[in-house]
Amino acid sequence: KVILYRDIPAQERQRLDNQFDITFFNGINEENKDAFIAALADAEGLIGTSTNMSSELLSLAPKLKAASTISVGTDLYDLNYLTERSIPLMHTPGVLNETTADTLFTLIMCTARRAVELSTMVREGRWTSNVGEALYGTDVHGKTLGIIGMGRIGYAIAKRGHFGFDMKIQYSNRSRNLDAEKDLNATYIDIESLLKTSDFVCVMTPLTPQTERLIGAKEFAMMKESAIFINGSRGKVIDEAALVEALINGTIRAAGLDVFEVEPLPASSPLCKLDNAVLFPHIGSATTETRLKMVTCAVDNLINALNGDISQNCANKKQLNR
Ligand code: 8YV
Repeated sequence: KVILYRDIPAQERQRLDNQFDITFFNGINEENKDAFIAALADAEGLIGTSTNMSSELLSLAPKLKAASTISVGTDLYDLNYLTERSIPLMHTPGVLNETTADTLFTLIMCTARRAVELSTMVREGRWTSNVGEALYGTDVHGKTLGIIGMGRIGYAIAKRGHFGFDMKIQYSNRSRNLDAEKDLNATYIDIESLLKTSDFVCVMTPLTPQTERLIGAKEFAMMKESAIFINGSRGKVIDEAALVEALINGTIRAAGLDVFEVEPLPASSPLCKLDNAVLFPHIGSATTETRLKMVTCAVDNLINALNGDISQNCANKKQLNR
């Protein structure tokens, strides 16, 4: 028995139906949570995303043998709890790198050139004269791009900056990324130096106990007043209230965000009132092509894991000693 808790394309749903006895939920909410909890009692597999799978919830699935998240991020699952129960968590690394990097570079361009603010001005009939200095954006080409988290997606973002925009790439990471240094002439520096010297600061780390609230008031204060901050990781990697203050007080120039502490971002958020904040609704990987690749990967992962093969795409393989 497998629970599918996110709607997926019919062709991939058929593949699951061919293999397993599927109980389907189109997202988990207050209306169906009791039914979901009841289904957990017999579930041997879980596949979906966008639902927080706490240890409390997972403990209600005594027969669980494998979980497959349709995402590269694994922070919605209590990975330590799954590992304690020797349950593999499968995820979808690799297939979304280029699309997510496209999204982050879209954020860089939109934020630097004030594209959303100025497009709104046109739509609202406020374009009454040539755009003057008060509405100028800032150049991207030739600037310094600092990437915090030079993993596969960080590398793809740096690739766009290096080859597409002649940007100087510097990065801070848990370990050296020699490919980025060789291919993109990237420089490995400490995070404080990166914050102080980058024109664009782009965060692409996973959300872990070490990265939670990594960027707060102190870090924003280290950045150039002309700096543009980009977050494509997880909302909780930054102190969102501190970012709002930094944007209002001119500590930094602007921010482009694809992720937020609370998602969906409430319209009451002060971020929604700031022209120097470009806000995307967590669309990093949200293209037809890439989401199909992610679902296909996640379905393959679950089938393999329930057949005992966790050789590919297992987030806790090392911890499971398999
Ligand atoms: C997911 C993401 O699509 O992969 C991730 O970790 O954040 C996005 O690509 C999103 O979580 C919804 O599935």
